Amino acid sequence: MTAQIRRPTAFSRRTALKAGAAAAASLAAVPLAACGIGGSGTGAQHRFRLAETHPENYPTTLGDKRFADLVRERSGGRIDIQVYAGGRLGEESDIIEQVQLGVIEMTRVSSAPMAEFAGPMGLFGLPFIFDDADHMWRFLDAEDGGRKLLGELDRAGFKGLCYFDPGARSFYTTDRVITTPEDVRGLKFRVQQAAVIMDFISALGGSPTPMNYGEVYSSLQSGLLDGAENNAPSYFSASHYEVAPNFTLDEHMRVAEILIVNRSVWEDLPTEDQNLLQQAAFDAVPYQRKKWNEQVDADMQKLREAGVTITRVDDIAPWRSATKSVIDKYGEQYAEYLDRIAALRRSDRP
Ligand code: BDP
Repeated sequence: MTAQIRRPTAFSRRTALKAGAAAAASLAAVPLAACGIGGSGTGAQHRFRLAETHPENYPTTLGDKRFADLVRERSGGRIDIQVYAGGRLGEESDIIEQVQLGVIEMTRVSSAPMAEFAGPMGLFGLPFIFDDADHMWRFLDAEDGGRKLLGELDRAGFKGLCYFDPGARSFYTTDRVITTPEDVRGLKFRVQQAAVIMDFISALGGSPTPMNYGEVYSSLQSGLLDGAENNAPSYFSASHYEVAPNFTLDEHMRVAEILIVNRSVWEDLPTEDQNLLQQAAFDAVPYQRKKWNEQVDADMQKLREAGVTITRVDDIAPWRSATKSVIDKYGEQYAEYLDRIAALRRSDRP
């Protein structure tokens, strides 16, 4: 493993300087937005920015917007959350740092890069731990499961509000069609910045390359990468299918999406407003899930129409055993949550 994984709490000088520069730039561009409090033309008392990497109509963005709308309505316009979609405020790892520093107040982000800041979030990078979406949601909704895990973000300088549906991640490649775990051997795959996921690719004999989401298309196109992995809506909306037209539905991970707030911004809010935000986040989840399911169906259809080679994996047993070393390595570290996940497995499943 060659790539550097940043330690949860240590910030490099480069990062601090970059964040400071970003803060100055954002304050200049959006007056009052970063200070969180103040008057505005809309009469808002609090103005917060929420960073989102996906485009405007992507299901997580729609979830963010539903959350913002509910907060605006229920606070009578006092709390104004602006969603900045399409990665306009930066790539996820940088955004997380900026939210931790309070430069940006909120973001919807994948739990994978969060693991560098709050170790327990690495759980979602473990392969094949959920049987299906229902199993995952039983865990995410459990007080002593996903809810407790969200609470682990407190110590890292965040407030975790809720989870959004992440779908399941699967492999896609430029040339070789993957049908068995052995097909991954020798190929270079882009991964999210998380040690667990790098180990997953290595266990299959592939070469993991951590990289920002925004750089994946050109790296697939130039041949720097042989493949990547993601859910159907990301594969489609980021146009990765154009340059990596072989999609193998092995569904190896369900890397939860999370909505987070800077901890100090959260603590400065009166309890009633904290409750209002928390409830609005929970109330946005069913809508996001509905939009997610619709999007997966629509995008699979579009991928078929675009001529993508779609390979279904019916038996994940060989995949599970090929990557068992990852579970062995991290099993103890995540034992509490893995036990919960196992207990929430339907008994009629293998
Ligand atoms: C998508 C997540 C997004 C991540 C991206 C990635 O929704 O937050 O940035 O994957 O692979 O599924 O980096």
